[in-house]
Amino acid sequence: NDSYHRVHGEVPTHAPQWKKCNDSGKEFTDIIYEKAVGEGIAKITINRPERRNSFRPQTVKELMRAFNDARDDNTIGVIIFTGKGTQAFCSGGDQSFRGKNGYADYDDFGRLNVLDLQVQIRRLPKPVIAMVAGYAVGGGHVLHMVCDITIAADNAVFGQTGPKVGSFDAGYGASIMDRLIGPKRAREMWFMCRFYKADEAEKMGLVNTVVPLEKLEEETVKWCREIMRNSPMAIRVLKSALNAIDDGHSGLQQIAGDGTLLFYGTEEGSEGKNSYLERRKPDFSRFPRLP
Ligand code: S0N
Repeated sequence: NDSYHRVHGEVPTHAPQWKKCNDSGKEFTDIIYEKAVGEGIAKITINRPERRNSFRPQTVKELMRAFNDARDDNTIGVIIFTGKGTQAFCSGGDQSFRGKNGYADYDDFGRLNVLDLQVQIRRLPKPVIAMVAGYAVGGGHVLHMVCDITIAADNAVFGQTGPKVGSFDAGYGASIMDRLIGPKRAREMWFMCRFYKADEAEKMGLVNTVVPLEKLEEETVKWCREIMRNSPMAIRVLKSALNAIDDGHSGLQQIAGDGTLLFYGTEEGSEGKNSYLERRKPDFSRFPRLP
């Protein structure tokens, strides 16, 4: 570690300068979207602290737009996902918006669009770090689980509530949990709906580290800066590789897409395209058939 730091230098711990972003001129109502000036870090915050940062369909729509922007912005290398205030990361779906066929807002049309958000985070080719203070429960617990890394404050509380409030997430909410904490613990967590404190969650493998609440953002930014020192392509391929088996065909598609992306940048890949555009036969003879 010492020699690493001699070569690379200590990771700076100063607070970043956050700049607010909007959605192509439109202000967000349910979230805050920021980028740290000159750092390659984006921060997406659910901004409904009075409802313990529970999400309604509008919240999820805004989150998806912000995650999409962070994905498309090639200066951004890592994304922090968090909740406003110290009482909750997210308390799941806003129960007052739950209707007969899902969560409905202005248009009275039920949906579970948080499932699309889960997939988006999982497939986003940049690390997403959940920064958790307070409750991460119900669908909010699933959201931290689909993130790549979770940094928890010492006041964080984790749990599922579905079987208590008449719902369940039998998708990623079940399968990713089983992967993270193992089949017995996953059954315990879902069947009993107990809440777990940060130190227990760390022991269970639900979170990467626990820090004092007042150090939460400093530590999370430090992890982001450490990731930002490393190769973006290596991290991109590793994220898809780490998800590939569990995500089946879509996992293969993601990692295969990374392969294609890399191939496009080679002379061999360009020879195929150029020969087509130049209306000649491709000449692949100069490219080695590697062992
Ligand atoms: C988080 C808890 C433990 C916090 O307790 P605390 O600190 O005592 O605060 P409260 O006084 O309870 O809350 C403050 C105010 O916030 C409101 N509020 C909190 N959470 C919600 C919520 N989820 N929906 C609506 N309102 C909420 C309180 O009502 C209170 O308001 P006022 O001040 O006006 O009284 C505690 O709040 C708690 O237990 N919350 C509920 C947790 C919960 O059960 N969440 C829903 C679980 N279900 C989902 O998330 C489902 C969504 C989903 O992701 C999904 C995905 C795939 C497939 C299926 C589903 C599905 O299950 O539908």
